[in-house]
Amino acid sequence: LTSKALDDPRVEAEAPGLKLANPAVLPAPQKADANLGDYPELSPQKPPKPPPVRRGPSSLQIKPPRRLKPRQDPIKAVDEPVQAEKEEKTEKSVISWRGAVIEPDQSTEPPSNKVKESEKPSSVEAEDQKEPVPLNDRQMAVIEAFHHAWKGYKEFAWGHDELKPLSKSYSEWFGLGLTLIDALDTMWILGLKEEFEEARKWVANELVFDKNVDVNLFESTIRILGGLLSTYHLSGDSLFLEKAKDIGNRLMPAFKTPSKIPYSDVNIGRGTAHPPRWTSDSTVAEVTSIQLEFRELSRLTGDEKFQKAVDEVMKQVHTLSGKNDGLVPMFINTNSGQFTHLGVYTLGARADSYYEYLLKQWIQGGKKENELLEDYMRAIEGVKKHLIQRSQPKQLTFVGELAHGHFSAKMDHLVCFLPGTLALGAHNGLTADHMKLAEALIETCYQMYAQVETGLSPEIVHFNLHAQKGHKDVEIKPADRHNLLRPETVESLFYMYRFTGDKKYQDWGWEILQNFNKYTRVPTGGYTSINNVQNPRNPEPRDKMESFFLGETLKYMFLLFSDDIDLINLDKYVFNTEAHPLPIWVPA
Ligand code: DMJ
Repeated sequence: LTSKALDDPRVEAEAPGLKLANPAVLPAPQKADANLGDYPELSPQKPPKPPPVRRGPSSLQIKPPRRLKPRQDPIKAVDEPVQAEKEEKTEKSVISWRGAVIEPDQSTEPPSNKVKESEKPSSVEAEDQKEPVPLNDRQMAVIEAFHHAWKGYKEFAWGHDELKPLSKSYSEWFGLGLTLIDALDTMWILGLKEEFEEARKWVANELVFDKNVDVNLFESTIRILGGLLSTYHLSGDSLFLEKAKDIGNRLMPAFKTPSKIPYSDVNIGRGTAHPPRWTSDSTVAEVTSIQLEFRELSRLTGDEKFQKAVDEVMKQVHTLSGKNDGLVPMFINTNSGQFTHLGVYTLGARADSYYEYLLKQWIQGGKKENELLEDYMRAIEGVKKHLIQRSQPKQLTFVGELAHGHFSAKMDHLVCFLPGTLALGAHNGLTADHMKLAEALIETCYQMYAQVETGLSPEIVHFNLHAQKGHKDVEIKPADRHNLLRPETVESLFYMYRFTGDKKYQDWGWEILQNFNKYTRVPTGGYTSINNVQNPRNPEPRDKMESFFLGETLKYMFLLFSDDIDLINLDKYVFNTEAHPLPIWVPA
């Protein structure tokens, strides 16, 4: 959706005058590739392995942790997990929506009421027999980056929400060890056994949700609930499911509103919820991007209340007026249940993951919830009709915004989730046009990095619609030139590589990783957001490592550089919007 950076007054406080840190703490800018010397083990990538093959799953299997064994649980995590959704006998058929032909499903059968044996975490045992795929140099570089980030977090911010790598301290948002929880499944996927075990101990002994603290429903769902659920699935360790149930229950008061559209904030200790102080509105993306997690929690626990609450939101949003060819406004009122601030449409902050979760819920649920698919397909048509334009001089396809009929050539970096989502839809049988659009958009997202002095994208760009001598496609306003170590472009590169096997996507990701290392790496440990992507001599470090750098950015990098399509197989898993993989519900 949006980083809290957009709404959080602390951002201002932490970036007074954008003169934050002593630039000397960041490594001096070096020539491209020069920092390879920092990593003795790095060399250009080895000869390419055969491109990934598109294949459907035999059945849903939980990917075996590479180099990590699932914990042997003495206690059974939950009684027979139950899928909250009613069993339905649906025939495999070709669905067509406005010309979109959906191939008969090769990858997912209708879900049954029960989670099958093969879906339970213990099924990792079987796959553990498989030969581990050796890591390549680029993956090793990601592991090195993770170690460096973790070093800073461990030394200066252990158990706290976010590392402040320059001041060698931490910041709290919810006071729940956000970075540690967000990073759990990344450590599992990267095979970092020691770090994972240490973090697990913290979760077991220190993580307490019975705290008088206000948390944001969306952020804590995608980062904490999502992180715990995916770690449970990967590790098979019931500790994480117990914690997920605890936080899930504590978030439920948010849904007690006149309209059943949830409030933005919940006090997880007191069990009270409220909207932000200045309004009774919630953000549309926030209330429509918690579904994957709550639905999965219902399936695992057998308690329908989680899924019912979030399905109700989708049901209402589906029928609301105020949409523009499937595009939604950015706010919804918790009293009336109606959209507010009508007439403004964006794929960026406050709306982004609404679109992402339409598709992903459809995939999660076995591609049978047709309303979700309809809303998704209609929205992408709306994007094409109202928001897509081409820039000058390079004719880059971009997604702008619409405000009361006026087009703005503004695009948030957040929008760069879209190529990946479009590609995922196409992989799941939606129209090939979506893949074409994905290919064009990922090129644009890459250019948002490549056309900038540091090779890092700013938070927001404006595209030039008219050719002007000496002007690039991408213009950056002073207020928008920060980079928060966000994942969206790398995320989309990962999907594009998985589905096409085109090595250029890996190469683009590799460039980005090197630029993160050049301009955001803090020698004493950790990475930092920066205030000025246009000044390679002084990118103005912000002194903040967002939890999604470990939860998402480095995870997607690692997966992007992998040629193993079974390393989080996209026919078996769907990533939540914080990069936490959740299982696609199994065949009946
Ligand atoms: C993350 O919390 C999620 O990816 C969210 O969907 C958008 N904002 C950040 C990353 O940019």
